[in-house]
Amino acid sequence: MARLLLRGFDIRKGYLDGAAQTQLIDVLRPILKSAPLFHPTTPSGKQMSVRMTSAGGLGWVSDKAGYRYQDTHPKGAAWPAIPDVILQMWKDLCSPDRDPDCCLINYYGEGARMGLHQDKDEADFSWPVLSVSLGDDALFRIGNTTRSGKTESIWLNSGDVVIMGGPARLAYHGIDRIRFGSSRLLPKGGRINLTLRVAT
Ligand code: MD3
Ligand code: FE
Repeated sequence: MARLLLRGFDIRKGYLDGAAQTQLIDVLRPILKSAPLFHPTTPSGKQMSVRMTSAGGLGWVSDKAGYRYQDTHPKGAAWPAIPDVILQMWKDLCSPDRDPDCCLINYYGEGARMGLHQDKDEADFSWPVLSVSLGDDALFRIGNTTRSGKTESIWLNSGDVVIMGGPARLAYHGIDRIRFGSSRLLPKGGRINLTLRVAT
């Protein structure tokens, strides 16, 4: 397993083998059934191209009222629990001391992208964020703690894991594009990214 340190981003290429990736898709299936993916809208009213849902005590939502964590899906039900295999990855890679509040599940279909942004809706930036890539390849862009300056890009492949801690935690980042159909992990194609976060 290759480990890359890029601007404080700790990138583990191929952390999950094929069987582990399939196992994650299997544990996500019932979660997506009880908490269906939805298209968030930004506070300005634009629909995001990425579809999202969450597991855990809190999920991330966005609508005309703003960006926030809340304890229910937009349709009203409590979020499903974060599966143990996913919590175990957090314990191994981030911290055995506290579980994450939120496992945000992003789904990228053909043409979906995520613009350069900071993650600032969490209460304590001293906790890292753990990202797991599943399915199609994605071009991940890493910037600085301000919107300006040079950026660097790296392809994330299925099974790659990224840990954002320390100064990297507040770096601008985004997904420019995916290579739709590059992986056969998801029967209908696309990419799933899981991010584990301590929100409160
Ligand atoms: C750097 N997701 O959900 S994961 C997001 O692939 C998000 O879906 C992207 O950006 C995706 O907010 C990128 C990598 C990532 C996630 C969270 C971060 C990088 C981060 C938080 C702080 C700094
Ligand atoms: Fe982000």
